[in-house]
Amino acid sequence: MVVRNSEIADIFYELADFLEIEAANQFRVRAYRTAARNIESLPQNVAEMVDKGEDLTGLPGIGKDLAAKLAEIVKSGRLPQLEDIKQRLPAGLIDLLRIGEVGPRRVKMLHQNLGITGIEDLEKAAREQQVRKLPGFGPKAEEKILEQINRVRGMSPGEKRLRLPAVEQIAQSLVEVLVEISGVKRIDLAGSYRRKQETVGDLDILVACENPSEVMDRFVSYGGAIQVLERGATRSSIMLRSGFHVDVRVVPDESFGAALLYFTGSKAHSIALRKMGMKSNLKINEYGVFSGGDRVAGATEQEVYAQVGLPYIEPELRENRGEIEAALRDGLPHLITLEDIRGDLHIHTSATEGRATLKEMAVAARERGYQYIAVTDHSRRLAMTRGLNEDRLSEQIKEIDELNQTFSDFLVLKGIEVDVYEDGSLDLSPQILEKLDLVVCSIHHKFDLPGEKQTQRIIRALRHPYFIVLAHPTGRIIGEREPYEVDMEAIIRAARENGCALELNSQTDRLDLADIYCKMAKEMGVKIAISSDAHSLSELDLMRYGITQARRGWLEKPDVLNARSLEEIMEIFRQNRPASSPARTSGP
Ligand code: DGT
Ligand code: CA
Ligand code: CA
Ligand code: ZN
Repeated sequence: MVVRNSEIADIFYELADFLEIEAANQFRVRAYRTAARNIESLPQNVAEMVDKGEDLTGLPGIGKDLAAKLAEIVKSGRLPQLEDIKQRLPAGLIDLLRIGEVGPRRVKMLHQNLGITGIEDLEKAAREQQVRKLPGFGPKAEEKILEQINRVRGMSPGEKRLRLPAVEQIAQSLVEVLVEISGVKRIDLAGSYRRKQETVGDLDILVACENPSEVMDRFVSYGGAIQVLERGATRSSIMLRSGFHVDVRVVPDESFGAALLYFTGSKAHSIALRKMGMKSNLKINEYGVFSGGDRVAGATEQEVYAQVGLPYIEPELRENRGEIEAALRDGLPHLITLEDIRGDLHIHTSATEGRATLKEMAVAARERGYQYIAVTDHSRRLAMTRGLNEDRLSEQIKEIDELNQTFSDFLVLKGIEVDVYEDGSLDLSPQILEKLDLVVCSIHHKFDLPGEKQTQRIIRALRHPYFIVLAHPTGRIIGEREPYEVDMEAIIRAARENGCALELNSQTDRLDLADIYCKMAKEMGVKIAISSDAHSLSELDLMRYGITQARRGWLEKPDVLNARSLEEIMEIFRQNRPASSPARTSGP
C-alpha cells in the first residue's frame, strides 16, 4: 500500500512534539514541523518519488538527513527515531498531547514544574488549582483542561483529530472507491467535516444505494484500512493507518435528507430541532419527520427544516449558537463565499520565507481572478526568514512599482508583516512604514507573556498610526501551540477604536481568528481580512479554508476587508493613514 503524504507528515509532527517535550534544540523541532507542513501540501506523492528513485532533497525544507528519513518511512512504514523517543518518554506524557488545550510546550512545563507524568496527575493538579499558577495558564486554561480531560476519557485510544486537508484527501480516495459501485446514486460527507470544523474526529459518509451489501463489502476491504471496527448490513466502520476512523452508512432515498441532517449535526443543533418538532407533535429522527405514524418529510434537508418552519441552514452554522433563533426571525447571515474575495492581503515572496518570486506570486494571484495582492514579507527581527530591513524593503518597493507598470487590471500593494516587540513597538521605523499601503503586524516571539501584558502589547501596537491588520491574532497553532492568554474583547475594542482589522489566517494549522472570535468581531463592528499567508503559489489556494472558517464565524461580504474592490480598499487604507501621508500606490 502506498504511504500517503499526510501519514508521513503525521510521523514528523509527532516526532517534533516529542522532541519539544524532551527540550530538544528548537531548530530541530522546527525543521521537522516545517518539513511536515511542506509534505502535506505537496502535489506529488513522496512514496512514489522514493519508488522511482527520485531525489527528495529537491523538495522544500528537505535536506539529506530528512530525505533519508523519508525513504525509511516509505520503505518500512516506520521511523526508528520516533519509536526510540516514545520508549524514552513516560508514556503518560504522550497522552497529555491528546488534550486540546495542551501542546508540547505546556507538557514540558507541567512535567518540569509540577512533576506531572500523565492525565491522572494533571487532573489532580488542576483540581487543586496548581495548574493556573504556571506561567501562561491561568484559571480559564485550567477549567478548559478539566473539560478536555473528560472529553479525552471518552475517546478511544489512538483517536486523533485531523485537520481539514488531511480529511479531504481521505474522503477523496474513499469517494473514488464508493462511486464505482453499481447502484450508487449519491454520496455525501457529513459530520464535523461537512460543518468544516477546524479538526475532524472521524469521517461520516452517507451513501444512497440499492445494494447496501456491496457498499459494505467494498468499504471494509478498502486498501487504506488496517482494521474493520464494525461490519453491519447498512453501516460499517474502519480504522485507517493513522488511527483515524471512517463510518459509512447506506440510507434509503426517502430518508436521505433526514439522515444527512442528523449525521451532519452538530448534535446540539439536531437536538434543538427535535425539541422544536416536539412542540408541534412531530417526531424528528434520522429516518424522517413523523406525524402520528406518518412520514411527512425526509427526502431532503429543506423538507425537514420546513416542517418546523425554518429555512435551510448552512452546515457551517449548525452549532446551536443562535442560528435557529436567527432563522426564525429571518435573520440568517448571507455567508461569504470564495467568489466574493477580490484580493489577498498577506503573502510572502522569495525575498524572505516564500518560495516564489514577487512576479510569480502576482501573476498567480491575478490568474485566480483577484484585483490585488499585498506583498507582506517579514521584517528584519525574523532573521531566520531573512526578514527585510529598511534598505531591502525600499528595494522591494521599487520592484513593485516596476512590476505594476506591466499590469492594467491588477495591482500589487506594498506591505509588510512587521514584528511587534514585547513593548508593543514595531520592528521598522515610521519613515519606511509610511511608504507602504498596508502594514500587517504580528507577534513571532514571547508567546507566553502573562495575559494582561500580552493584551497591552497588542493594544499598544494597534495604536500605531500605520497599523492596519493584526495577523494571526491569537498565535495558536492547532494541536501544537496554545493561543496567547489575551483578552480578545479588549483587543477587538482597540481594533475598532483605531480603525484596524483582524486577520483570519487561512493556513490550516492556524485558522486564526477562530470562529467564535470572528463572530465577536463582526458583532463589535471590526472587519476581518481573510488571508492566505501563502509561502508558495499553491498556498494561495488555502484561501478556501479561511472562507469556511469565516462562514463558521457568520461572516458576510460586508464584514470582510478583502471582499472590497481595489478602489474601496485603497480608500479604506487612505482613511487609516495620518492626514499628512498620502497612499503610496495608485490604481491601474
Ligand atoms: P467529530 O467526528 O468528533 O469531529 O464530530 P462529529 O460532529 O462528526 O460527531 P460524530 O462523528 O460523533 O457524529 C456525527 C454526527 O452524528 C453528529 O454531528 C451528530 C450525529 N450524532 C451522533 N451522536 C448523536 C446523538 O447522540 N444524538 C444526536 N442527535 N445526534 C448524534
Ligand atoms: Ca465525525
Ligand atoms: Ca462518526
Ligand atoms: Zn506571514
